[in-house]
Amino acid sequence: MKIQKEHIVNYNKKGIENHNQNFDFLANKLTNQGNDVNAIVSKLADFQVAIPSWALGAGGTRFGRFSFFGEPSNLEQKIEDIGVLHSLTQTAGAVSLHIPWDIPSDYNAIKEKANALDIKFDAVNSNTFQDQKDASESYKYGSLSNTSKAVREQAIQHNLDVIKIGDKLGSKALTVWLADGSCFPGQNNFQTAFQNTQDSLIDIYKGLPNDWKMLVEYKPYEPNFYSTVIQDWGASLMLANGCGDKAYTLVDLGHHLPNSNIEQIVSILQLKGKLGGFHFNDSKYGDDDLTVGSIKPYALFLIFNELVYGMQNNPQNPDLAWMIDASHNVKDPLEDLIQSLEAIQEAYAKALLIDQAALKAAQIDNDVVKCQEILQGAYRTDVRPLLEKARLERGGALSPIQAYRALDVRNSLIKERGKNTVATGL
Ligand code: RM4
Ligand code: MN
Ligand code: MN
Repeated sequence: MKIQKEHIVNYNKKGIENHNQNFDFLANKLTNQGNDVNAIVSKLADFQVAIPSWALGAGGTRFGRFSFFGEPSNLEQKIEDIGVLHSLTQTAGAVSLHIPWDIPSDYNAIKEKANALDIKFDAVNSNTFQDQKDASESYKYGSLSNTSKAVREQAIQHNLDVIKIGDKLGSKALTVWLADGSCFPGQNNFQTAFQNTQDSLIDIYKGLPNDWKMLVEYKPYEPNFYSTVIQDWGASLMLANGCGDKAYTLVDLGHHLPNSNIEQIVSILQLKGKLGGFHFNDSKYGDDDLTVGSIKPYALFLIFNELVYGMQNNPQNPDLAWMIDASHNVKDPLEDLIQSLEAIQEAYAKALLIDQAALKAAQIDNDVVKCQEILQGAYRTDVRPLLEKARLERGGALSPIQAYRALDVRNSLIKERGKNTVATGL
């Protein structure tokens, strides 16, 4: 299914007057406060977030999986779904592939399809957390950290294969997330597991093309419940530093213990030029993979405040690979992704409103109250007309979620693909 531009233009007609009024009112207010509204709108329009190829079907829980029907059953259809998202939101201009779930069968055809929909290939993700069909070795007790050399070699080779696949598609980064760890005290020697992981990562790093990055993702627990080899940003940073300049830490919002100060983590990583990628989601307890901004929108805003500061003040840190990393158990995955994209843009827009000079002055004066007023003043602004404007300028929908429903996308997908299709993924 492809959404025609005229359909969006038609749909937008109904709301345009209301939008113009709201935008003019807000733009006027923000300009009087000293903001460059056009610059903010164009930053929002430029901000693109990759959609992971595994987020387009229903996510599984430990207990069951409930389909949404019309799920994409191959990579072509997944790219088409991202095309739908992108045409409505104008924010989803990239895909992040998980190998081996999404190995292209025809590279040129896939590239052409993505190109026609204005979708780029972002970081490729390796998978050594599941055993693959016909593999000679098992990852039951770890992959890059395994005590068996044969298992480590198989996992290293898989990552090198993933780089080759990504290279053919124009990707420029490999994301490594390991499930490696232990479930019981005494099961693993921490030092051996860490050293094996470092050595394995170095072998993968050697196979990285010059203009590529390696992104090392961390997670404190799950699927292992006593220890995870790359458990936090410190472990990730040590491993990245042990590999070299092209290796970076990747922060996934859900991969922290409750109440971790994630904004401080991203801030210091940027200062050190070592923040490479970012996975968006939200959570109440752990790696809950909920819709971005659905539980802790203020925390997301504070994180964006640091990201904006870093993007403006830390030229030593490269451009980040942005990706949504969520899984959908009770929502239509496409509707959920639209809500996530909107929440990301909203937090970004609010962070762009922060008067950085005034904040710095208040910090130097130790005017704690003013610091809070500045942050919360930005946070309390309803920035949605700015998001609408950014989308409109690129040909997107005033309200992507309403347009998705008005255009009856899910039913068209069901008609096209049938009810019982199942997407590869979790
Ligand atoms: C992990 C992690 C990785 C993702 C897998 C599917 O928890 O977040 O980024 O590739 O899930
Ligand atoms: Mn992740
Ligand atoms: Mn995760």
